[in-house]
Amino acid sequence: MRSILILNGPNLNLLGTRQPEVYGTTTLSDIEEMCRTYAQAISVNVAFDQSNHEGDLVDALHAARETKDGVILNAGAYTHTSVALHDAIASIELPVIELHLSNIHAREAFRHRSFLSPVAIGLICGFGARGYTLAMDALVSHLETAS
Ligand code: CA2
Repeated sequence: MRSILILNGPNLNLLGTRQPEVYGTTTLSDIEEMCRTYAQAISVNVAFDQSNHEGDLVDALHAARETKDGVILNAGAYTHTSVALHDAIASIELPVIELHLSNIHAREAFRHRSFLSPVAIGLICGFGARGYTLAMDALVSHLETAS
């Protein structure tokens, strides 16, 4: 069975508690439950994690190299700043899908630049929590095509 990591970055632990007009009312725990239920339906193993710390996200990507077939990454604001995450994705040689709840291109100009898109296999943004299951489908389909 395929194993995937869904990794979430800074402030996403606050989902559902602040700025519902931007990020909705679904909490990260709700999203985790949704992903676990969907993983059973499509027969994949899923690990779900969140950190507010850039280095911890780098470590999680390195660890995924040994145990996972691919990664879905919502790196939050580090998307727009982190050369370290860019380099980690480039180094692990696993397919990584960049994910955002909001449409980053319809928001402030500083969110239009992503350091991760050039090393991700693709980008899903603007579909809210549903983006997570869309990304799971996209990753599994990519893995099936690649094998
Ligand atoms: O749309 C996304 O998923 C983002 O990755 C979310 C990040 C933002 O910096 C990116 O540009 C786009 C922010 C996550 C912060 O989430 C909060 C949730 C509730 C209250 C405050 C922040």
